[in-house]
Amino acid sequence: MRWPEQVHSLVFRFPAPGSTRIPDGWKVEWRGCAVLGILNVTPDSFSDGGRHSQLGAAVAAARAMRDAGALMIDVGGESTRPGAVPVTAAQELDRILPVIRALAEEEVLISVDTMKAEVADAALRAGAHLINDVTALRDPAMRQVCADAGAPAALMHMQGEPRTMQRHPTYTDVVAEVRAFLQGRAAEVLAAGVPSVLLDPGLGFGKTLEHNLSLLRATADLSSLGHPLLVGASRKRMVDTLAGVPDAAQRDPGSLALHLYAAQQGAALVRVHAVAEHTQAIRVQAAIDRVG
Ligand code: HH2
Repeated sequence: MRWPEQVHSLVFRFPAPGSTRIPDGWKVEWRGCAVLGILNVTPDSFSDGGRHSQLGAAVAAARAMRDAGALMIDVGGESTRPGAVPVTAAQELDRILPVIRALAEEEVLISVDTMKAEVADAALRAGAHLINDVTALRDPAMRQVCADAGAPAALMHMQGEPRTMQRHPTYTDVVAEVRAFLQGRAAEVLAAGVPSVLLDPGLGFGKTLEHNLSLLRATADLSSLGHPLLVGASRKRMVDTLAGVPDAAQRDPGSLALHLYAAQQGAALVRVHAVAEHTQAIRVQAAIDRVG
């Protein structure tokens, strides 16, 4: 079977939007590459305006992404960009909980991009369905929160920590090291009772351009680990390095090129800002593949 025809699934221990009942929980299934829409509720992404208009804008943006075909919306209250300043759990919750509550009644999966167990716990109680943790649930409290809630988790590879990770990324064999890390993390997290996982090579997280490209070229290999592969290149610096686009908001065409490659090589999900553009392009690409 061609990679883009592959059926992917996530298992939940509670009914999630679009899920069907299976013996040990509820399963969400999709064919080919789906889209995870990025919803950043950080002051720099939704600048100025009072809290209400900020919430209204965030919810409207999420609905637009769902209507444009996103399988999942990734709500984040803390930036993990290189050099980003950490925020407290209270600040993060203050930003994301109103958005999660407002979206909980909508027919869309909600993932929460957080590194903190306290934030994950409150987000899942407020109606989120999945935790996206760039530290791959290395905190045992994070594993416990996901296991207790019966929520899947996205496990991402990162070398170092966000503040300093881009200083001197070094690997002997980046693909082998990331592959082994993801395999090990998946085994530990599933053994702790988390029902299912997404794996993510973590483009830009402690990686040079060469590392990112090697990992992208290894999409088929990383997709064969037995868990859906998530790839996130959206508006990242690698697009600037490759195509000379200093303004992050202008990087969607380059991001789309990277994500289409990943989709064709077996990625199950791409994490993107421009949802409508990606769903359109992936549908067209899948149709060409089906004809061939
Ligand atoms: N990239 C960012 C954040 N979270 N999560 C996963 N699983 N994979 C990624 O590649 C990933 C991620 C990027 O950092 P951030 O500062 O949050 O920017 P944005 O959310 O606008 O991409």
